[in-house]
This record gives sequence, structure tokens and C-alpha cells, in this order.
Amino acid sequence: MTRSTDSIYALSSGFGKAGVAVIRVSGNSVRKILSALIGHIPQNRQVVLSFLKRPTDGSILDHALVIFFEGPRSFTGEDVAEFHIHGGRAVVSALLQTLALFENTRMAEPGEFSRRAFAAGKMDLSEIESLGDLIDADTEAQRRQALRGLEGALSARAEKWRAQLLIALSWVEAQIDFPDEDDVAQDLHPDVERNMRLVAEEAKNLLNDGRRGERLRSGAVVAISGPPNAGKSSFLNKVAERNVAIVSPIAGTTRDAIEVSLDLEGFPVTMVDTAGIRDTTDDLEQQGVALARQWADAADLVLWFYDGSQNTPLMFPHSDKPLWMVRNKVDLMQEVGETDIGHYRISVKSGEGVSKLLDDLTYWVKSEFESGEEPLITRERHRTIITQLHAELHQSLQSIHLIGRELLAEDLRLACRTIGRISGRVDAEDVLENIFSSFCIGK
Ligand SMILES: Nc1nc2c(ncn2[C@@H]2O[C@H](COP(=O)(O)OP(=O)(O)OP(=O)(O)O)[C@@H](O)[C@H]2O)c(=O)[nH]1
Ligand SMILES: [Mg+2]
Repeated sequence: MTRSTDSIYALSSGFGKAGVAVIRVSGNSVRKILSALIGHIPQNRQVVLSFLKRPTDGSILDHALVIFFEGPRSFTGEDVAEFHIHGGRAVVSALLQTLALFENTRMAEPGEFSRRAFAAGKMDLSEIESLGDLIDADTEAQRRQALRGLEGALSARAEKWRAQLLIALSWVEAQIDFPDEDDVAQDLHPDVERNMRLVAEEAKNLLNDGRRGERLRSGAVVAISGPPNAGKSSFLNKVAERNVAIVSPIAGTTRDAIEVSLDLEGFPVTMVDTAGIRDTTDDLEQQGVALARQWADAADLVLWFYDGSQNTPLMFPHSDKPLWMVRNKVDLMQEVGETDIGHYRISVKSGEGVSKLLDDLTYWVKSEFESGEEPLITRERHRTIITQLHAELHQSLQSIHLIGRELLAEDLRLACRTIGRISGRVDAEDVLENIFSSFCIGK
């Protein structure tokens, strides 16, 4: 049984050999562990260089940098110790085994340090999500977006909305509780409707972001599609700068979808090579073609490759996605005639035209992600909540002058709870008390 009162430890740096590894411990046993391993408790937030000794036999485990963060001023809000040890596998496992010997101390579960940080009010849910994104960020743009979230960009917006709705709620409640007070007008206070409209409008604007935040997290998807033997796999290998896909003059070589992650000037792109599309009786190839069509449908952009040296009639794909025509193998073409205006002319073999195509791809992915304001919504969870908030406010606004004050107050409380789900904090009552007490009622 795992308990939240246990002290927890884990390797916080990456797995595998490294110069340095960081093992973090959080909870009530931290002081006992420090005393046992290094003989004293270091000053709060001071780095000390010390031998780590095994408490069982006093033998030296490693030479380490040790930091003690006294709770509540720590990541988890509890006492925390960090051991910066040498990053060899044996060193790491020796310290982990030693830590396991302490009472009520166990290996942390995935995300348990962050869960404790949330429970201690150190970070809210959306900030914790951004912390995860920062750790997962592969490109500059992903890093910047995650950092904005970690700094609380979405939380701050949610907090602002909640404050605006709480003011509206306070006015409505004032009229319910004190219907005869002189300084409370009996008409609905104009701030009620105004604030509700403001929040609904902003929510709608946030939702209208082309899902750029979510897409930046996962990367834009570019599918390489087209007839067999056009040089699709050759192009993927060229872009990836390694042989990830089999290339052969036999039509119908590629069956699976082969994904490569690219970093185009800081923006993430997943480029997918797919099976050549044609009618075939081969069962395996049919499966490949079906998969290729699915990728082309799911992609943000399709590069439609064809063999420019052949005089076969051009097959036009059925796709509602942005699609760039790429005429490959121009090194084999004799005639100079321009019959393909608007098409890229490249040769994967000689390299001609490839960098122009990649430059345009980079420009495209940048404009996909950079147009308009920086999105605050970075995952489906946020979108679902904000969509619900907008729907609730919209519905309430439609009947705002018809429904009773009690019902309106209930609508507003509901909307506050919905907003609270962004941060994971849903109790609106205490904040409401605060704002309400600042009103001039009963003076
Ligand atoms: N001359 C010339 N040959 C090329 C070029 N690009 C690819 N090829 C050759 O064309 C043949 C097919 O290349 P692939 O990359 O396997 O083509 P594909 O579109 O992936 O084919 P499937 O997987 O069957 O759909 C291979 O023999 C490549 O070496 C090019 O620019 N010029
Ligand atoms: Mg191929």
C-alpha cells in the first residue's frame, strides 16, 4: 500500500550513464536520512560537498553535493533533499537501495512529487501540465509555450475570469440577501451582465485559436503521399539525414507509415512517409495504401510526390488538406518545358530544389503556429472546460432578465466551479466571502 504520508525518493535526472545524477527525497524522513548519510543536516538551501555513507556498515557510497530544502519552501512543500551523485548505474542503484532501508520511505510513483506540490498549493493543475510539457519539449517553440504555462499564463486568465464572475455573483447575492437596502438597486446591476459578457467573449476568443497550442505540443504533421516509386522514402531519408525507410526501384516498397520528428527552426514537425497509393490486389499493400490515406487525411499538410521523369498521367489525390505538388526526379528530365506551374521541381538524387522545399516548409510551419496571439489553451482538457464555460454563460445570458435571482446566482456559481477546474481548485465560496465583505451593505 502506498501512502501519502510516506517519504518518497526517485532518480530525478535521466536514466543511463551520465556525469551527474540527481536523486530527490521528499517527506518527513528527509532529516533522518541526511543525518544518517552525511552526519548532519545542511543549512537550508546551501550546497554542501560530502561523503555519503551507508548507515549499515559506514562504508562510503559516493562523494556528493547535497542540498536541503526545508519545507514548506520546497518543490513539494515538504522537507526535500537533493543528492547530486556521480551518474554511474551502480552509484545510482546503491543510493536508491540505501534509501529503501529507511522506515516509511519508498520509491515515488510517477508524478508523485508534482502531486504533492499540487496538494501543498505550490502549483495548480495547468501549471503542473506545463511542467510536464517543459520536460517533454523537443523544440524552442514548445519550450517557450510550456514556460508560459508554467509561469501561469492560463491560470492567471482563469483567475481573472473567476474574479469577474464573483463580482457579478456578489451583486446578485446582495439583491437576494438584502432586497430592501437603499444602496442596492433592484434592477440587475449592470456589472452582472457586463462581466458575464466579457468572460464569455474572452473565452470564445481563446477557443478560436486554430488549436495552435495543442498542435504545437504534438507537432504539425506532414504526410508524404503519392504514387509508388516517386521517391517518397528517398525524400524522407534525405530530410532525416539517415536511412529510416527502405528505398528500392520496386513499386510498392513501403507498407508501413514511417515517422520522423524534425525541428524546423524551433517548430516541431512529424514527417510521415507512407505507402505509394495505387489499386492493388496484394493484401499487404492494400493495408499500406489504406494507412497512407488515413495519414493524408489526418495530416496538416500533404506533400504529393510524383515521378516527374515519367509521362504517366498525373493522378490527383482526393484530400481536403493543404497539398503541395512535388515533381521529383527532375535530374532524369531532358525537356525544359514548364508544364507544372505551382509544383515543386526537385531531385532527391542531385539535391536540386530540396532546400527550397524545406525552406517553404519551415515558413509554413512557422506561420501555422505564429499567426495571431500566443495560444493559452494547450490541451484538450482546457478546451473542454472553456467550451463548457462559454456554453454555460451563453445560455445564462440569454435568459438573464427572465430567470430569478436565485437561478442566476446558481448559474454564476456553476460557471465559477467550471473555471476552477482549470486550476483544479473548485471551491468558490471562500473567495466569494472576501469580495462580498468589501461591499458597503449594512453600514
Ligand atoms: N534519378 C532519380 N532517382 C530517384 C530520385 N528519387 C528517388 N529515386 C529512385 O527511385 C526509386 C524509388 O524510390 P523510393 O524512395 O523507394 O520511392 P517511394 O515513393 O518511396 O516508393 P514506394 O515505397 O514504392 O511507394 C529508387 O530506386 C530511388 O533510388 C531522384 O531524384 N532521381
Ligand atoms: Mg517508399
